[in-house]
Amino acid sequence: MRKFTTGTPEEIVKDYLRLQNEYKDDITRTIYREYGIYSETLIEKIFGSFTDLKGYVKAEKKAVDKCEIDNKLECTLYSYELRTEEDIIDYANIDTDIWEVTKIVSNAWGSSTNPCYQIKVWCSKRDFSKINQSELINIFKERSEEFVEKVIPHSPKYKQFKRKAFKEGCLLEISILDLHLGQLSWSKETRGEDYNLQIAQQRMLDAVDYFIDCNNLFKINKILLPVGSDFFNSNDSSNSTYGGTLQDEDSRWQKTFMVGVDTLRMAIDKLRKVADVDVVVIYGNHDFERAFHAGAYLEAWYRNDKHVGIDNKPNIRKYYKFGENLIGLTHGHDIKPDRLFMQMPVEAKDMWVDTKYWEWHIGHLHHKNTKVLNIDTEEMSLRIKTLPSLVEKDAWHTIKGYSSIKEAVSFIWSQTEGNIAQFNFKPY
Ligand SMILES: [Mn+2]
Repeated sequence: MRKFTTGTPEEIVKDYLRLQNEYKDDITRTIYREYGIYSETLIEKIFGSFTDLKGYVKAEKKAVDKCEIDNKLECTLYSYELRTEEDIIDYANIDTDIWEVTKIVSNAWGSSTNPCYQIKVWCSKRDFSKINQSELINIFKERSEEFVEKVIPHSPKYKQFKRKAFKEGCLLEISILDLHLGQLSWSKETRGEDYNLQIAQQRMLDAVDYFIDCNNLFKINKILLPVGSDFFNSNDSSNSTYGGTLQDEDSRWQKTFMVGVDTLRMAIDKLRKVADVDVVVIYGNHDFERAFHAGAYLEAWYRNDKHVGIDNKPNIRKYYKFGENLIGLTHGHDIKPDRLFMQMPVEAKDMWVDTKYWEWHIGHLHHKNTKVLNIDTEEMSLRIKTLPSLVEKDAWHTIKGYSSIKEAVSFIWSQTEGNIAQFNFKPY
């Protein structure tokens, strides 16, 4: 067969690949002499040798030869542009936590304008039994930094404001407690109003809008938003409270959780435009664990936002100081109110001595309970306020004959004069 004596490198490589495709095998010099269409003289003129042509073909495809035997790994990379140790580790996907490169050989062939590279590395498996403590700590540090770098960009970016604090600006505390989002009430059964996932969400967001409007009269420096405190009706997939009491639940647990955290996010997004928001997570008897999970979600969501702070610390009672005010927050299901009085000066004694207005704000009872406490029980200048709820009564409350006025409240705190105003929101 007459061979072509002229041709470009691309045409010769194409012919070589045609044969490789046809024979599904390594094309030897003998096979090429028999079936190839270009002369050997031309190949040697362009590529240097037949072996170099083979390397050129591999480089065209960025071929990797990888061979692992026992604790050794040999890897060769052919390409037009990849030529360093980092290149081969990256392209051949060598896990350097497992393999340690012990030897490298690289070479080039072809013309100076059209070079090809071959790089080969020999690796040994790392022996972790010989690793010392400081090396282990370094690996751990590197890994955690990599992890944090990967995670941080996933928190949303919020527009940051330039805010100047008002002189003598106030705190707005928004107490939408015991929302019981996820509870289902059937009006035909309860003789009350219907209540479900969507209604709960709407009531919370309407209340937030209402309180924002009310507070145009005041200069607000900060917003306190307690979250949890039976914000969710049930704790988990059993559709029951943390203590195991079965609930009338609207929809599946995954859905109620996601609608819940979306509602909180929407509320916080409205409030952060008014002033910086401090969210304090309170664990209720219905949502004891779920409130914590929601808090962790919000912490991640607002990681990059300096205007929203989340306190998801695992304490059952939390304290918030603003000017000369100290507000105690807890759900109230697990402690008798008379024991609550002394907790504040004991648990928060540093803040106690710096303040002169002290209040506990608790939920759980959904109404102003006069048997246990009055709405404004006061003892030694310390007040306990049991706050109302927006939730409708469910079947159990109907059977037991319980009922309450649907309400959410907000408080305005002056830095030096205590609670100076309160607003009540009613859903209808
Ligand atoms: Mn409760």
